[in-house]
Parts: sequence; C-alpha cells; structure tokens
Amino acid sequence: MQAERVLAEAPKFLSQQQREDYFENGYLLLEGLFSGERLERLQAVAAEFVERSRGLTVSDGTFDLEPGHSAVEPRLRRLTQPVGHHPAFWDYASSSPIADIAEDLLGPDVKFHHSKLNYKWADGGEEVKWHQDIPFYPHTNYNVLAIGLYLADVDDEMGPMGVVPGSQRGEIFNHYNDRDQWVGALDDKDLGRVALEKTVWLAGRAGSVTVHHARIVHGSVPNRSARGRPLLINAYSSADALTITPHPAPCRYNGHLIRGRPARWAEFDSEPCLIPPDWSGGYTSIFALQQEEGGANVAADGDWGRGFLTTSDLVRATMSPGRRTACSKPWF
Ligand SMILES: O=C(O)CCC(=O)C(=O)O
Repeated sequence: MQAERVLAEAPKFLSQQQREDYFENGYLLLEGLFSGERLERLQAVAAEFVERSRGLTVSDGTFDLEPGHSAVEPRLRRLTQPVGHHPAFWDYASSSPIADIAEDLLGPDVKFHHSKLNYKWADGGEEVKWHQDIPFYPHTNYNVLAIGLYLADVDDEMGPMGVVPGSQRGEIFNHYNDRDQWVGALDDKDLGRVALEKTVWLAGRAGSVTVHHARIVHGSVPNRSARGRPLLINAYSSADALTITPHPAPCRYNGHLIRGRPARWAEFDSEPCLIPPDWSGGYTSIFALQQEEGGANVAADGDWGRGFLTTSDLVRATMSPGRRTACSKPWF
C-alpha cells in the first residue's frame, strides 16, 4: 500500500504528523511509551532468559551468545524469535499499542514477520554495522518496518539505535563483500554515499519505542557503558507485501495476520531488491555474520563455497536437533 493510501486511513495511535514524519524520515522515536505492568513483565521475562542462558556454552537456536559468555558472567547478544518462547512477547507484539502503530504506518492489513531481543551487553556489547533490513528479508514491496522497545534506560554511551534520516528513500545497497560473501553490512565505499553526518541516535528511557523503515540505513556502536541495552524488536509488513525468499527462522507466528484481512492481491514495487543467500538450511545472526565468526556464513544445504566454514560448523548447521522446527533458528 502506498504512503498516500496509508495516510488516508484514520490513525489508531499516532498523530498524522508522526505518520508523515515517518514517511519523510524513515523512523520515529516515541519516548517513554510503555511503563508499569506491561514493561515490567517484559523486563522480568527478558531477565529470565538471561538466567536460562547461564547453562549454555555455545549459541543455539534460541540464544546467540557473545564470545566470553559464561555461567558466572553471561553475555547474551540475542534471544531469537522471543515471540515463540514466551507468551508475554507475543502478547506485546500482537495486542499492544505496537500493533496500532504498525497499522498506522503500514495500512489496515498487517502481518507479523519476526522478532528478536538484542541485549547489547554491558562493557563492550557488540556493534551492529550499518545495514538495511530489507535485503535480509526481501518482500514484493517495501511496506516493511521494525518496531523496537528499550527494556532499560538507554543513553548515548550504550550504543542506541542510529538511523540515517531519509535514507529509506535512497538506494538499496550491496550487503555482500568483494568475495561475494554475505556480510550483512555496507562497505566503506558505499557508506561514502550515505549521509552519515545526519545520523540520529535514538536514545531513550526504558519503555521508549523506535520505529524504522526496512530500507533505512541504520546500526549501532558497541555498548561502552557498564549497563546492558536490551532492545526488543518486532518486524511487520503490510499484508500485500509477500516474502520472496524462504523465512530462515521458522516460527509459528511468522506471517501471522495481526490486523485486518489477508491480501487477495500482492502488491509489487518495481525497484529491485538485493537477494540474500538461501538461509533455509541454517543461519546464525547479524552479529556473527558482521563479525565474520566461523560458521556464520552458512547458507543453504550444499552451498559450502562461501568460506568461513569448518567441518564442525557444517555438522552443526546441518545436523542440529530441532533444525527447521518452530522458532529454532537464530537469525539476522
Ligand atoms: O540492536 C541494534 O542496535 C540494531 C539491531 C538491528 O539493526 C538488527 O538487528 O537488524
């Protein structure tokens, strides 16, 4: 659905000005939107998963661990598809004002795409290099966005989400390196064409919400503070935007209609979109890929030519129990 048609619908939650700002700049920051019981519930559940991660020594389909993670000092990068692991996450993603915001920006028919909880741990929690989301999950049109919720107070020292205003209206960049390996980030040459000097860092207190368009160039620096920066992200599309590559993180909620009616007609945007590797056989996470960790660039079954792989990576990627089961794969 085109922006004009979305804007013609009566808003549920946002002001018309906020919706226009989103279409102009590609992002919103809604300070302190959540507080009280709902926020506390999500904070408590996020902390529960930290406790559960203490028993792990390697990343699995649910937990993406930073190097250095231990039982005594857990260091989580990400909880993958939290909606599949606790009802509080799905309740928030599907039935909170977040769903109204998605509707206000995507139109009346809204599909859930995926979720992730990026912990960005204290004292060096990893950067997310500049990238666009849409090449990770191309759709037939660009009515796709992600909504983040800070579960803790986040200041500039903690690596808040950074966005380049208006870049969602510019080009879609290559996310492969010069050896044709997917690295999930822009290279320095391409970054020269991005107005990084205009970057807005979306810091905010716990309960603040970020929204970013799937084409906007965004990223975040390492967390240099002594406090964690948990950011819960849910991605959505308009119902008429169909995914054109297999979903690498199978989950019972992927593609679930959270508002309106299923599409009868697919809408196509004529502008081409970069295609990611085939991850239907396995994937790690944007962190592992961007840091070029061993095994991170595992692609489809049989696609062993992309480098980074050791034998054990291949075994893990192809033989791990729960492969292709609900919500089992760490992802971008
Ligand atoms: O956690 C962040 O700072 C950014 C996350 C992000 O861009 C992503 O996971 O795609």
